[in-house]
Amino acid sequence: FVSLGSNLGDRAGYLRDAREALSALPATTVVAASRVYETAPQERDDQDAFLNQVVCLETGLQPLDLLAECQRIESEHGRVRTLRFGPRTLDIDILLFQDAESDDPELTLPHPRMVKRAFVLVPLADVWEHARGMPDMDVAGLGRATARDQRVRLYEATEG
Ligand code: PH2
Ligand code: MG
Ligand code: MG
Repeated sequence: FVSLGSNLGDRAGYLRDAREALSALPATTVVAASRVYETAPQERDDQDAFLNQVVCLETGLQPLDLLAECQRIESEHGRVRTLRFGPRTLDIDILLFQDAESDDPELTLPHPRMVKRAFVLVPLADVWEHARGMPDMDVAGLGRATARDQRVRLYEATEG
């Protein structure tokens, strides 16, 4: 499962481009895409609202190769790394890679902050039925709990 986020420029367009670029990767299929949510910025609140989405991929790529591809797609969409947690045209984060566990600082799995983030958990719950070989997690319950104090709303211009 990977999460997509954007809070600069044509946010919905960046998410669409990301889905297309991911589905064009070698040996990779986009199995499902959540609805798109508009979410209040977390970690730093001096920035605009995000659009967030989660997609489920089936891939023959290894985790670090998938990470490299995600970073390439981000840079091809105007991503500049300035402030940590700051505004970005496109962020693509690997949340879970089956049951892989890693404390590699380059790619920590599962994503270390995912269980505290409504902007990840609420869209993840939309596509969790596609989980295969993932850790046992109450994604919907965690999503409801975190969404009590983090604003997450369905974005009207949803396109799957
Ligand atoms: N990403 C961040 C920091 N804060 N807030 C929201 N709502 N959505 C994000 O995708 C997001 C964030 C760093 O990756
Ligand atoms: Mg991120
Ligand atoms: Mg990221």
